[in-house]
Amino acid sequence: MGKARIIGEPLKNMPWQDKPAGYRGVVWRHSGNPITDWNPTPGTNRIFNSAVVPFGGGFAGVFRADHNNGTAMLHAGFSKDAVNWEIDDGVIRWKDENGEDFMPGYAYDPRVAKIGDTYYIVWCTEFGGCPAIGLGSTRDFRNFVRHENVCVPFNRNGVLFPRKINGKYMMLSRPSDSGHTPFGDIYISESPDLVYWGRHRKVMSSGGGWWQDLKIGAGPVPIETTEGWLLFYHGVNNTCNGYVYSMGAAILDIDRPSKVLYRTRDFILTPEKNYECVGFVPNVIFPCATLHDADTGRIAIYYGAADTYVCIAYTLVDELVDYIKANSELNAGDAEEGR
Ligand code: BMA
Repeated sequence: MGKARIIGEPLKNMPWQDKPAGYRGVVWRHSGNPITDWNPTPGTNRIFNSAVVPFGGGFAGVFRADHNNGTAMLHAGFSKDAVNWEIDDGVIRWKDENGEDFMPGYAYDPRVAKIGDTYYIVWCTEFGGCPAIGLGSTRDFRNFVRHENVCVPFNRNGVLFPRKINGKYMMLSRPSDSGHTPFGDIYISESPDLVYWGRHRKVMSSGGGWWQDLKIGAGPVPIETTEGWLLFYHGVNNTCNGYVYSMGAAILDIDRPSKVLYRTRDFILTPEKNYECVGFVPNVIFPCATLHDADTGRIAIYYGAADTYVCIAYTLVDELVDYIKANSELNAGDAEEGR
């Protein structure tokens, strides 16, 4: 087995299942998937594409919930074991930095990064009727502060790194259009203060195998490892029956995360199970968060399935990094930090 290690905290109480005997993949599914069902709360029809973190001896999360009126909003949730969740029926009520109420018209696909003692939430937010990247923070998952939007429309899949790099906050994003975006590459921007963003670079391009031919987008907050930043991402294939979302993984340079060192030629998880292939939007695997234990290298990946359910998959950092290195294929321009 390889030598890659997670740089971070231990997390003994995270969910875990060993790889099933005879299973050939490098990422395997939780046997209790999906962990949420249709109509999970009275006012919501589906909860998926959500972010969870260790919190107060248990776990907390920011959940994407599509309401009974069809609109996506963000809800807080809590769990003792990160498998069974109590998710609020009411939406997160933001206050802006002046203490005034703030509520975007829609909000979806949250990621949560802990930096110091603050949890930063990055999501796709409604901005003048268009999708852009929203930023907020909380310390207790009860009081939420909305900060200035990170960018002008159109952009989605904003993902903040869990620490400053060379003194700067770093964020991945995926410029988009106003609709279902038939293109998309991953870019990175840096900021001294989470307000002003610049020094934009292109990180990774779509293309290569058909599974990631149409567009790609960053998934969970990158995991710091001894081999670089481990990034799970989604790749999209345009079929005659619509978009298919699969999961891949990449390793970015630890000091210059605009530089891709390795990325998987093949998907590491693709819709196969009924709960991934049948739902509100069929054939979607959309990773948004991980829990991980630096002592054992265990990683639990939280992904949305079919825009309907929250699911978990597992991997081990040393096995996965070995796999990524042995099965890597960069796209033209990937390693060149495109300006
Ligand atoms: C993307 C986002 C995701 C969604 C996916 C599949 O554009 O809207 O929230 O999971 O489409 O519908």
